[in-house]
Amino acid sequence: MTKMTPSEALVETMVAEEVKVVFGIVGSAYMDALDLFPDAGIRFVSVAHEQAAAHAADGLARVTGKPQACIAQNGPGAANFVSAITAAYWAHSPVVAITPETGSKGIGTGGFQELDQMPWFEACTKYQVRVNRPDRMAELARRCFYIAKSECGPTQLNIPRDYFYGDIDCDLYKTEDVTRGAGSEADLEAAAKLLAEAKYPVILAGGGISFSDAVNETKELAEYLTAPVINSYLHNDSFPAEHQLATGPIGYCGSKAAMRTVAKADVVLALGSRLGPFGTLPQYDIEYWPKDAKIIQVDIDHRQLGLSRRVEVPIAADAREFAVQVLAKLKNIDPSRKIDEKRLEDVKKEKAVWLDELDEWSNSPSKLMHPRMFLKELSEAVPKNAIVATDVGNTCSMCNSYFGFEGPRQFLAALSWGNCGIAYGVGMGAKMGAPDKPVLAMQGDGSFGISGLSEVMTAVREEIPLIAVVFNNNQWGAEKKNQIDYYKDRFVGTNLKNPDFAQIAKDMGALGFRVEDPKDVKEVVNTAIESGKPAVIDAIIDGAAEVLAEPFRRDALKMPVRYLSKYKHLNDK
Ligand SMILES: Cc1ncc(C[n+]2csc(CCOP(=O)(O)OP(=O)(O)O)c2C)c(N)n1
Ligand SMILES: [Mg+2]
Repeated sequence: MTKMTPSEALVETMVAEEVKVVFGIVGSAYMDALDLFPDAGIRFVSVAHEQAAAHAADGLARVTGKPQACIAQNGPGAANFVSAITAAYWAHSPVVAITPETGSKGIGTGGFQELDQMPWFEACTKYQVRVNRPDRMAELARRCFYIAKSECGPTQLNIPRDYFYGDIDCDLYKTEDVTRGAGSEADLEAAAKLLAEAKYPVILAGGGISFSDAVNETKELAEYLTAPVINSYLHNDSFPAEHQLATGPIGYCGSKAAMRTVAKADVVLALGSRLGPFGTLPQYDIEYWPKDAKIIQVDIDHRQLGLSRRVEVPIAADAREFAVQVLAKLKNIDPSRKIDEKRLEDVKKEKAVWLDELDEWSNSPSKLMHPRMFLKELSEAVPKNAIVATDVGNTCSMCNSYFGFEGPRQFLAALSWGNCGIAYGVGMGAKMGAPDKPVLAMQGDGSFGISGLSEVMTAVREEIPLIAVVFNNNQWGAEKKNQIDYYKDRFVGTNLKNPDFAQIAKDMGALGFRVEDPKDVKEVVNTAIESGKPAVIDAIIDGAAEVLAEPFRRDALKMPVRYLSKYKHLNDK
């Protein structure tokens, strides 16, 4: 045991966890710990709004695979974390939200910046704890890091502000890494049997493949089985897009090749996937989910098994270890299994048909730059090793069918929280975790206004050469599409008048580019990457009804019905 202060215990616990960067906005509540950061070798990145701090910690965690932290002043600062921590929750991202709170003597008395801040994070964390004695600081901080990484999600370390001070004795050490194993012998046998007997096995490659670095093992398994691979919704980096068995992602604005392929499956191996319900909804009027197929679901979290779909073989396991072991079993069953040339041909054909269709869409003429034409150029301009963070919106969603990746941890999407304004913050964290790779944050003009534009200041101040691509159609396009399809073009709150984003970026000290012609896209992207500076590419694209993708929530919208005389004229005829 060593004598130290609780501030020292907290900071040294982060050092032990190899935390190199903490994102936040300064606050008196934790100033005693903050003062130690420089000597601890921890860089404090000061953001414009705490939402971006939590998104950046999420981005850094997703790229490094290690738990990361953000910190905020009690009350309003901590409250600004909530949406972003929820995004990390659904991204299975290990983020420790450090939330100092009012002093222990004042809890519950309605003092300054005081409200019980534990309930705010109750639903969006895997674990939360209030430090109840200063001498438990290191122990409880360690617990937060341990659970964040072992349960793949955010945790909250809540600290009464007076507990940063005092003399304590404690031990400091790094948390253990737990291994999960491949699943039980019986599980592996059952999975191998189903896969060996399958007529048309398909692998659904989930986010768990990235988290457990299982891409190579999944490739070997797919090749042995000649099993086509579909990426789960918004996990476009879970299997190499160029692989001959890769068919692209399912879900909203995904790949028709993937959808048509999985529709043929009699056995689906959902590897490292919770099978989120939104990700398997019908798209492009294709009811693709194979209702009669037998499903083997492998997820590290036993609670996800069979949650949204009935599964034949539920397996709580690490995706990589499972893939290795099930392949060994399969090879035992049939050591000389041959490549199924017919299935390979089938995949090739489906891909060709889909890519032709996508190309046709991308070449549609329109007065302004067509979003799909822009995305085609952009996807060709982005280097193969780049990391791409995407937001929520109509154009952003179309990215799903244009961006394929070589390896894991390259595509950082908004995933199930679906909050507009996520990409820039996540992109900042990603760039800090992968300084040698180009990192692009892609978002619509509306979303850029939520948490993007103001964070360009952060990128400039902190010298984070993130490249923002703004899909600027002067509207909240995804929501406008609902008003077009369901509300007879009655546009309430969906049109936007934007400033000149490129000029504002320049005024902030970043590079700013305005792109209106698809021919200029590649050069601008290259210039931005080569500059090594924060940059904003303001892409002026068409937002007309005919260029917008399908409504996001076709599944949940209804035609309006009005009974009151005041509103009757709004009824659909
Ligand atoms: C924080 C948040 N607020 C509101 C929404 C609802 N919403 C979903 S998509 C969307 C429009 C996004 O507009 P923009 O970023 O300009 O992209 P576009 O759809 O025009 O391509 C909105 C407002 C949301 N998902 N998240
Ligand atoms: Mg827009």
